[in-house]
Amino acid sequence: MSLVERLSALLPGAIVLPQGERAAAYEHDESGLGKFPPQAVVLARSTQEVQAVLRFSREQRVPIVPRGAGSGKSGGALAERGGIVLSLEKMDRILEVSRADMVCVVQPGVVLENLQKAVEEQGLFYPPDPNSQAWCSIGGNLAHNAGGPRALKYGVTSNYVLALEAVLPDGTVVRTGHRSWKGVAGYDLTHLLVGSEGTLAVLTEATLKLIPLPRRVETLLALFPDEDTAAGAVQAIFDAGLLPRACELLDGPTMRAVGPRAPFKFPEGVGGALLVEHDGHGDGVAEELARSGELCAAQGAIEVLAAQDEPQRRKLWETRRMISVALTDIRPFKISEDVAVPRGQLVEMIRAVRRIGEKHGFPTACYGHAGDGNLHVNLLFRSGDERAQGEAAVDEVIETAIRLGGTITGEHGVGLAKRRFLAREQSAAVIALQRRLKQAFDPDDLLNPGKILPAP
Ligand code: 2HG
Ligand code: ZN
Repeated sequence: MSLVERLSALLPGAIVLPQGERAAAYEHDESGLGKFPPQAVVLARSTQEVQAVLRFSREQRVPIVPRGAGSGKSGGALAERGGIVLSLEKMDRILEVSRADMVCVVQPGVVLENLQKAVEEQGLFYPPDPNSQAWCSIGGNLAHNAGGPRALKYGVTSNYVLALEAVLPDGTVVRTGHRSWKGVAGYDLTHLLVGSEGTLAVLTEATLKLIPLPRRVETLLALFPDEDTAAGAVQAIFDAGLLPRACELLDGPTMRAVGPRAPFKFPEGVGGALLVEHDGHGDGVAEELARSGELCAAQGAIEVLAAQDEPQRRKLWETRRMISVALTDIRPFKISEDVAVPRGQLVEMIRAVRRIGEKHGFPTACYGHAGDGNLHVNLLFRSGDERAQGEAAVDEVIETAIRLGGTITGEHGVGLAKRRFLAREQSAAVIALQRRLKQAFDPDDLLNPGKILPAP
């Protein structure tokens, strides 16, 4: 019997796709790393089906690659070694939203935006907001410990995970954590599994913490002559004791790329921008926004525009959210890094990127979550060949981030894309310890093999 026939017999009624046209969507993700066709794709409908697939993988020695919506940017869901892609997209139920406990219980296939809407209807808030929120799923968010603009004030996915149900590579189902907001019993396996990129276990349920939905949200866009002054204003806002919920930077090239297609039209002569958002529950929010605006002006902003209503606010955020795609309009091939540096090193990081681009002769664009030092550094190329040459420049960007006390990945994860850089950031002892952890969970190296850790 073929692999697909055996899987179909194992999981009566489940969708099992053979390699080919119907499985094409499962060959790639949003990393741009290319196509990696699996031998089969299984769309699991229950924890029991996940369990059966993992047991089968062990018996037959076939690799399993767990997959959410495929919105990942680091290749974590790519079937690099073939095998079975185990999609969790059909396990998409919000099992419970509890106002009394301020938690929700969800399956991994729930689309983030659907969860956000469901809890917000009840006056509750689930803050993590990766850019792909309209289509990414909670399972992928958990696997990569996703974050977005609001991570600045509210933290990333792991800050909201209280408990997990997970299936270990040998098929054992474990429940880690607790429904209470507090709990410190034993090793913190919940937060080891969050961010483990599907290499230690397959997550089948999560209990997430919810907080009260802020009643006021106020947003401004400050326009600067260049990106350095914009980055300087970030520092000024924090120096003044403010903590916006988002503080996003756009450099000149980013603004020129997104300008033509964006709903917000940038005036001429502007070479840097900050999108600043404050939230809370009372009049203090407007005061904080006004203060941030004054600080931007004092730092040299040409114009500070406060959104007057929800449609204006949406326009600004739509403009921000389309940057990633818009940058390919300048040059069709881009390498987009997501390094993070300590906030005080932001201006230095931006300057270094400009120097690296000039040295290698490639245009660059920097934008992103400046408030928490997490910048999307883009190197832009005309052709695939140029992209290959650009690797040396990428190396220098990574080196710079590490030298400044930062990290190779602030939010997208290691996956395949950053595997080769991990040993630059972490010592041999730390990598060896992670290898031993991987072995303890997955001694046969069949669950998402080859991700995160560099080849020994
Ligand atoms: C964003 O902040 C996302 O827009 C995507 O993290 C960034 O495509 C990218 O590199
Ligand atoms: Zn981002």
